[in-house]
Amino acid sequence: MYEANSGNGQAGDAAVDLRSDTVTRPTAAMRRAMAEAEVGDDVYGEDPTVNRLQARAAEIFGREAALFVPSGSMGNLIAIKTWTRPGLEVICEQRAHVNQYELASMSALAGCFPRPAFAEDGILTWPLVEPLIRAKSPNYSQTGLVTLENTHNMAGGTIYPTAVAEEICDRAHAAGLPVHLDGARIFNASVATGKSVKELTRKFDSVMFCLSKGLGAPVGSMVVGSREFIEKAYVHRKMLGGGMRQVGVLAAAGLIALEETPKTLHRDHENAKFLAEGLAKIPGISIDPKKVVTNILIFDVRQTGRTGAQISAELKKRDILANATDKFLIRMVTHYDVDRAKIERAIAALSEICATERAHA
Ligand code: TLP
Repeated sequence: MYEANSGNGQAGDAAVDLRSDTVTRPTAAMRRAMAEAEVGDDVYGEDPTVNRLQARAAEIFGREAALFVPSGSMGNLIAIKTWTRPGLEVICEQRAHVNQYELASMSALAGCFPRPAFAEDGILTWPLVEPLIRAKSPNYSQTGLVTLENTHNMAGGTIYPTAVAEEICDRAHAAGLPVHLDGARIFNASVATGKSVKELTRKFDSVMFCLSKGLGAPVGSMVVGSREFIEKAYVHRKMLGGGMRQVGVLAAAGLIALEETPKTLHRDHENAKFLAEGLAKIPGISIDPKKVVTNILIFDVRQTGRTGAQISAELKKRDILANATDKFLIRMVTHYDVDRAKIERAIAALSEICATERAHA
């Protein structure tokens, strides 16, 4: 059956699904590898395919160890729990996934308090981070961790200049603080900058990255770090109910995602740029295509006279799926199940919707 899935992409699918790169479905090669995967009980550390994936992820990131986790959210939470204790604060960007989209799990399940700063384009700098670090005092909760997000999802897939991220790491370390990277899409940053993920992340104490977004695996993320950190992270994964058993069936797809998909991510970036350039020409839509450097674009529809939700509903009638992320903002995410022809359909649909709006004005 899975042969019907012609490589990357699902031939024949009518919808243009730009809601997220999480919607990517496993390729034929992934499905074959899943069917044939050697498995064992991973809670005993006996799943050979998981062990291979973990060893390979650690190698690619130049780290001692890695841990396969069910989701990016759990990976971030495990890192936060491992680095902190209840009552500590976690410095992050205002729109960071750990702050806005993880259901306050850092508070509910790790007992920590987010201490966010807003940064233009989502890129924190040391001058923004430093004032958030609590002075040693019995009257304040203390800072436990700094987290950065690269690429920054809700700022439109923006990338940290390596020097800026490294300065934060160096100075946070000097202040005695560990730094975690939510690198859900770090491979997109790597492809866009031409720097390896190892180079981009070398100063971070831990990194979470997702196999299940643009890389295309059906499930799973990885946390990488020192052996000592990963041993503690393993215990927290179990505590959170993330100990999985014959999970080599998923790791097999993850291995293909890790080895093969980074080579094709540049196409998603080219499509995102093309899409942004097309949208920028539509009266009523505001977006700066120069700022679209990876696979995520967020545009403003205020001047159309409609809200993001209304435009999204109109798009849906035309089989184009995209979510509003704010009253007047819509996010579109490119990935391997959306080719150039589908991008052209999305541009044409938005042009038509906005033209209809103007005709009614
Ligand atoms: N992001 C999802 C939504 O939750 C918003 C998406 O569609 O983009 N870090 C970052 C930067 C993410 O964008 C996401 C998912 C996660 C962590 C969490 O990953 P999962 O969905 O595997 O828990």
